[in-house]
Amino acid sequence: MSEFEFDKEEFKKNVVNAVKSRYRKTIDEADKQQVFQAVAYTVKDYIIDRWIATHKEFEKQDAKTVYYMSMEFLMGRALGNNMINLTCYKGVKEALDELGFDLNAIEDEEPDAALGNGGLGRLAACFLDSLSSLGYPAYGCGIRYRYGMFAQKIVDGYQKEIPDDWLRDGNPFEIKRPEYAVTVKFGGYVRSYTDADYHEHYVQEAYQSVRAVPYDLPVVGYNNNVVNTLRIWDAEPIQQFNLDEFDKGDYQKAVEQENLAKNICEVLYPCDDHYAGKELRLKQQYFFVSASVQSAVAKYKKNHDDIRKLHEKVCFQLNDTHPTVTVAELMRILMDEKGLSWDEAWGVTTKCCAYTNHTIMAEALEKWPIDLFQKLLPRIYQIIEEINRRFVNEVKRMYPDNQEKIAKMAILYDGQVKMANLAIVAGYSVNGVAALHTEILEKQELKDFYEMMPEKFNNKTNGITQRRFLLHGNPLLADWVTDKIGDGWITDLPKISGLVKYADDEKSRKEFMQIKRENKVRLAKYIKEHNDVEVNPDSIFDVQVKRLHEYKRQLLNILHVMYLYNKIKANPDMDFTPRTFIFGAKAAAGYRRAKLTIKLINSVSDVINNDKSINGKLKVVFIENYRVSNAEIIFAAADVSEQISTASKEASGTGNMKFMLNGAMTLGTMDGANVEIVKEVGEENAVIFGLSADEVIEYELNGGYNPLDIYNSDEEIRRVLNQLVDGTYSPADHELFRDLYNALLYDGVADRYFILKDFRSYAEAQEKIEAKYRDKDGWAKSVMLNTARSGKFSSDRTIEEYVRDIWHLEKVKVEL
Ligand code: 26W
Repeated sequence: MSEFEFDKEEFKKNVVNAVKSRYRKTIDEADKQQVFQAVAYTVKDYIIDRWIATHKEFEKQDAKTVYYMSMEFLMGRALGNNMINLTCYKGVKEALDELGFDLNAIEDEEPDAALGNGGLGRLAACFLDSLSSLGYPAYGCGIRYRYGMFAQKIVDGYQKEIPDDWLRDGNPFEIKRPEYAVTVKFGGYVRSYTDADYHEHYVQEAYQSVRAVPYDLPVVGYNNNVVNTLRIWDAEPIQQFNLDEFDKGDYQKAVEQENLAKNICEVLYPCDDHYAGKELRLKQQYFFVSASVQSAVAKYKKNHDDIRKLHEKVCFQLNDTHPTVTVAELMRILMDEKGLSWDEAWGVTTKCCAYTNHTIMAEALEKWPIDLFQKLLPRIYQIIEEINRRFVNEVKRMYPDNQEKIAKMAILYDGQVKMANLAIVAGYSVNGVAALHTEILEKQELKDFYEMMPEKFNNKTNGITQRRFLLHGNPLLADWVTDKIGDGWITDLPKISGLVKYADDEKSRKEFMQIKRENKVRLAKYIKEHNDVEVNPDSIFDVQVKRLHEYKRQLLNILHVMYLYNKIKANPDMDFTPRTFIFGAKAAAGYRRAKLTIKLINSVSDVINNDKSINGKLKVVFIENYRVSNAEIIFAAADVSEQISTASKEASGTGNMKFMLNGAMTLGTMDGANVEIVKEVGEENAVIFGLSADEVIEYELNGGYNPLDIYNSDEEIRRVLNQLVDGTYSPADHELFRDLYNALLYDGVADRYFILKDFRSYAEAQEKIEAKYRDKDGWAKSVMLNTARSGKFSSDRTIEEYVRDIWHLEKVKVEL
């Protein structure tokens, strides 16, 4: 592999020139944002040649391409990652030093590209990094939201959502490609006619349309000259509207079309795991799907005659059900535009589309009301009707007189379009994202489908990119690892197991823990700056960062903090290792209980942090605006990784892997990928607690359990619960947290997420953590082994499995 030869002097010259020509300033007059822009444009120049060369190579090899269809790409910042993957990070750092700038401060000028909510969006971003780094041809296809995930402000302990104006200063890495714009049609009706050759034709009439304009972002592979593309679509009004219609007084329609275009890409829906049935969201889905499929087909047609062989060169991976209209849109294009018969089109479509499921939470399932769907996408609906008709016939053949099967598996049922069912029926592959998750899909959630078409089902345990979450996010540890075992781990994470032997070496353990401490100091500084709270870097950093959701049980964590606080207050001299509990989480804007949990965490934090009598033994910090860029700092500094979802609810988790890689110990339930993490690292190097997935499912089938039994019999738990409603944490309004109290004790299904049921087991697990931490050598060994045994959890491994089992791509070599 040809190392990129970075010429520092030339780089400095280019940056100085870029500042001059962009801002009419000398470098010493430029502000940090201007230097950021200049550096980014200079780095982009290195990328461009590789980008062009990559696409030349793809064409030359006529390579099969995967289109990763996703409503979300949570990319975070690009500059640092691009420099890392070009292998010029350190060179640029030196160059900027010499120009009098600190690269970290310059990187901080870049807004995160937050075009995603959480796990699913970040997974898409890690996958793109791996696809490029492994040299596979790929497009990410998504939406260029004008406003991404909201920025979170904490005001008086409450979450406030601030619009994320991420494009305000322009995006130096994007390229607008108006020459590839396409039209997307909504509404109207379908006119059908039969031609002289008795062929049926379907034409959409009286529709509204928008112009979909692609913006391309480079996805730089690690040290291999490969640059793939993240293509995100913007909507523009169709300029030349039909004068005839205008004359007919159709001014109204013209204005409506303009508004449609303005609204579609305006904002990312900030809902994680909750389906709301909003028409605009369906518009977003069809908008980017139609544009992407059109452009994929057009690209194929440029170099191939026979559209019947599309599946040999093209594969669409559906990132959850959100882009599932892909299957109907492809059918439409193949039949209505390319003239294929139903059977031919179905043959191609069912060899092109594959579906990934990311959740079993019932409230996340997308089911569109038929009337809404039909009105917005009349032709697409017709096609889905026909897919459904044929599929239901098949079910009837296989299971005669079995209405229940149809109720569960039909695509159209109860006045709804069930997107998961459509994706499973039309896709050739259905995968879950961790072993346990896939097992639950097969045995419970999608049991009927699994019985009917077992060959489609497979598992692809998620992964993360070590290039962002170790090499960039934790430079001290990255350098140390490379020092010990060489840099092979950067492209082959299992090599990191070379560290195993150092876990028995005292000097190495010291070094490892010294790095952890420096990372804790770095985070402590961040916390001081942002929260104005002093935290002790020698305390245990116990971290839970992820979206706020009841099933993730941040409430269990904070109730336990309240419990610990009671203990310390009752016994101020007790032997206690100081702890810092760190939270970071955004709540969906309309999710009241989640927002109240944030308020509770902040209220508890206020009380505890200001209580001088406990001598700083306990601190609670809520980090505002948790996002990819500050996540990198947080993972690096964690001692304990809180992965405490109700077993069976977390499909995989990926934060758990980022913590492990950075040398933190998992404190978790046997849920999602935790199961596989424990298997890799060994039970003695993690702390597991709580109900198993089977036990949870069993309780659920029986309508839950009675938390009042626990409340009545366990005095300490009762005390903590009472403190929710006695003003301990809300002196001005004792009722403030009543809803949380009720959810745990009196809701229809009380304590739906088994918080009290798991509480004792969790408290014991926390005691184990403390005991382990006290044994300094033992702890150091354990957390080193966490890093050393994280090899499985690289997204490179995940992508290789997708390629092997689903996509069947070939690697491309790019020479400059
Ligand atoms: C329709 C609203 C909606 C929005 C987002 C429904 C569902 C979602 C996503 C499926 C939520 C999500 O991000 N799921 C997470 O996906 C990760 C990547 O596979 C997993 O690691 C997480 O466990 C899962 O919660």
